[in-house]
Order: sequence, then C-alpha cells, then structure tokens
Amino acid sequence: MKQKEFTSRLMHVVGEEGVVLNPADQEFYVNDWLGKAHGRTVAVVRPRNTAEVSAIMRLCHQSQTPVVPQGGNTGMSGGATPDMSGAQVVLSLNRMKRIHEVDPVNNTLTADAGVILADIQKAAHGVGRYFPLSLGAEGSCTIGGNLATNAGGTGVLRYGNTRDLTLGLEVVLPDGRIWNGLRGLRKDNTGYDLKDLFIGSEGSLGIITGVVLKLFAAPAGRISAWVGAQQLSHVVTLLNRLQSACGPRLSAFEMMSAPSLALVTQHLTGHESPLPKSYPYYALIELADTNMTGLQDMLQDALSSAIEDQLIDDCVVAMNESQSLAMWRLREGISIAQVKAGKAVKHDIALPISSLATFVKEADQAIHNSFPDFPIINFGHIGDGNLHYNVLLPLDVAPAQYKENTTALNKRIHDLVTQFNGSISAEHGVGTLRRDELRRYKSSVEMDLMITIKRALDPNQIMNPGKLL
Ligand code: FAD
Ligand code: 2HG
Ligand code: ZN
Repeated sequence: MKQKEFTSRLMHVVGEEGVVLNPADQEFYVNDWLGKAHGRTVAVVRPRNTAEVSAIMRLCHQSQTPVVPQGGNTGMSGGATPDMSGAQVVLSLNRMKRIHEVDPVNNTLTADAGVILADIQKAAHGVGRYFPLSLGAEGSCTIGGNLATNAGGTGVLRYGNTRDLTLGLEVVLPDGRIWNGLRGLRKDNTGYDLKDLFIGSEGSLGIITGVVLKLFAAPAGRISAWVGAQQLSHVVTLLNRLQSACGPRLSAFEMMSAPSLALVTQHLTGHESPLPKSYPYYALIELADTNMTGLQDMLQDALSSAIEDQLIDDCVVAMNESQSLAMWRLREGISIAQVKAGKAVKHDIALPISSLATFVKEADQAIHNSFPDFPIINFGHIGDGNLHYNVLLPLDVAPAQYKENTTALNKRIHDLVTQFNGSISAEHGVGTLRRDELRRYKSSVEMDLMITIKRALDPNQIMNPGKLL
C-alpha cells in the first residue's frame, strides 16, 4: 500500500485532526523525555476510542505497517520512540481520556488507557477513595503507559506496583481483534491470566485500550520525615524498624545520597535541604492511615530511638502539608536535575533489600577505581529494593565517549547486580535501552518462553519492533 493511500485510510478512521503528518507537529512524538531517543514516523495517529484503535490495527495488519504505541511519552527506556526508518506509525492514546466508571462499593475505577495518572488519582479522591500509584511524571504519564511498563514509583512498598493494582484490561490485538477483559473481580480462576501477559509488555503484544483499577480507602492524612545518616546500612535498619513499628502505615521510604540531593539544590531553584548539616545518605519517610491518631508519636518515638542508637544523625518531621510537599519536591526533582547537570548513565536496578548496602559499597568501589571523575547519583525506592544507581557524565561528553563509557559502566554494574541476584530493570522497562543486555542476563529458557509468546500473539512482528526483544 502506498504511503499516501495508507495515511488517507488512517484519516478515514480517525478524521483529519487525528493524523499528524507535519514534521514540526510530530516532534513531541518522535523524541523522548530524556532527549536520548530520536526517530521518524510515517504518521502519528490519535484515535478517540477502542473501535478506532481496532480499525487502525486492522489497517496496519493488512499493510504490515509497524506500530509504536505511545501514552504520555515519559518512559525512560526508549520504548515509545519510533526508529529512524520513517516506516513506523506512532499510535498515541492521548485522545482516549474517558473515565467510564468509579465504583466506591466495588472499589474499582474503569478508564480509557490514555487517561493521565493524576486524573485517575483525582477521580478516586472525588469519591473518597485512593489510587496509590504515584510517580514524578504523574501529571503527564498515562495509565496505559503505566500498565505497559508495570510502573513502580513511591507507593510500591505499601500497595505494590501497577500489576498489583490492576483487575481488568481491554486490549486491541495486532490483527485488530478486541479482547474485552474489563472485569472488576478479585477472584477469577478461569485459566491463564491474560492480563498479566500484557502488563509490562511495553507495547510488544497489543494496544492496551482500557483498564479496571483497584481503589483503596483514602488515608486521612500523611506525616513525612527527612532523616540524615552516615551509612546506607543504617538507613536499611531504620526501614526494618519502621516496618516493625508501623506495619502498613509506612507508606513510603525513599533514599537519596548526598550527591543526589546536592544536584537538586544546585540545579533547581527554590529547593533547600531540610537539615542544617549534610550527611552521606538521606531518607524521606511517610506514614499514612485512615485514622491519624497516634501516628505522629509513633514516628517521633521510632526516630528518637534511632538517634539514641546512633542509626541516624538528625531528622525533621514535617509540621504541615506544605513542609511535606517541599520534602517530596526535593525527591521528585532528582530526575530533572540530572538532565540539567549532565548525561546520566542510568541503572534502574532491583536487589534483595538485605543486599542493598553491600551492593552499593562494592559498586561505589568499582566505579571509583575505574571512573574516578564521574559522580554517582544513587537514589531510589529502597523500601522495595529499587535503586536508581546513575553515573553522571559531563553535558559536553562526546557521543563516542558517552557510548563507550555507557557500555563499560552498564556491564560493571549489571554484572554485580546479577551476582547479588538482582534485576537490571526494576520499573522503567527494557525498551531499546536494555534490549541487548537482556539476552546476556536472562536464561535461554526465559528468552525462549518470551519469544514464543511474542510469536503467538504478534506473528507478523508489527507491534513495537526492536523494543524489549
Ligand atoms: P510512554 O512513555 O508513552 O510509553 C512507555 C512504554 O509503554 C512504551 O514501550 C510504549 O510503547 C508502551 N505503551 C504506552 N502506552 C501503551 C498502551 N496504551 N498500550 C500498549 N503499550 C503502551 N517510572 C516508574 O516506574 N517509577 C517512577 O518513579 C518514575 N518516575 C519518573 C519521573 C519522571 C520525571 C519521568 C519523566 C519518568 C518517570 N518514570 C517512572 C518513567 C515513566 O513515567 C513511566 O515508565 C510511565 O509508566 C510511562 O508512562 P507513559 O504514558 O508516559 O508511557
Ligand atoms: C524516580 O524514581 C524515577 O525518580 C526516575 O524512576 C529515576 O531519573 C531516574 O533515574
Ligand atoms: Zn523510580
């Protein structure tokens, strides 16, 4: 099928305003948030509903046109960017924004995949319920993208990742057929769990068009605290103590190294460290409950005894929501501060929590020995064992130098992660960034199973080619 005929058939499905052909208007869709992935596209198509997605996929199936699904385009692994061929279609879900039902009795919310995560949170809040998925990009990322990457964020410690928050899915298959699995059930043992195949599949098996999410009782408030410590092992011990003392009331436990915090205070305006002195490690702690009685004392007592036992050196408890927000802005500012400060070589890794401190000691040593000039920006969701162990190269590093250093750093860190029985992709997904390394670290049996599933669902290989596998 000629390109002109193809694009006019796309327009027939979604209307002229639903097809973006002008290269200037395509800019947003063919480059990623980090400025690392760049591509070209035959057209960006923006359907309004599932029937339109199905018609587009039938057309792409017939014409064997590769499709790159895209939500908010905030992904960090290059998964939503087309390649440079100009032959791939970007299918953006950013016009599919309807919240169909919020059911406070069943504790579920049913929505289109293109709804922005923050709008899902607001809709839940509107009926006195809570949707706990929370991440720095929540004002721009879509729930479909969250599902496709099985996003994590800061609430995983208490509520699990996106997979744990999903009850049902609707998916358009590569040949255009629609699988309606929009069931709001907590029990359903009627065979293979198909939704779990699509969650975390990064657009490689089909287009997620709708979702049924779990809602929870809304916390009555939250208490945040910021602590400074000399050693990461002490921060981990504090995490364990708080888990014992507070149980499920511990809703977040984030860690930042001194260089991570310094990056934010130096490169973003209006950000100040909450403590007067600096320490090698900081943690941002949050407690929340439906009944706040006694919570403040519980946190104060735990932190006082941690100071007495010399686990932590200093701490401050937020006295109100605006102080709490200021602490969270410091934590959420790290990603953008990295973009301003340099070219980060990222490692989004998961480790057993018991190995975190030893891993970091060994990794720091290895990097200091081989790359003494590059700062290590180590932070993350240590409540669930996820580190963002990034190494910062200068902004003006030459492309060849960047590539060479990235390969060497990735190998050093990921080999160590494997020794500690960790994962080389905790929450950002594989995309193009980790695709080649995946083969190195996954067993051939696991790779075979994944390839078998891909071939069965997408025999013509039109779904997001070159990503994940
Ligand atoms: P996109 O970037 O558009 O796409 C991501 C992948 O999903 C691509 O492979 C794409 O093809 C596929 N995809 C998207 N929509 C669909 C669909 N409907 N059907 C099928 N496939 C689809 N991530 C975390 O996990 N935790 C964090 O704490 C976190 N913090 C972040 C902070 C910042 C400042 C930024 C910029 C990003 C952060 N991220 C984080 C990464 C990113 O926000 C998440 O990966 C998010 O889930 C991506 O959603 P999106 O809608 O932007 O997806
Ligand atoms: C976060 O936790 C995100 O802030 C981004 O996952 C991590 O920038 C990063 O490496
Ligand atoms: Zn993260």
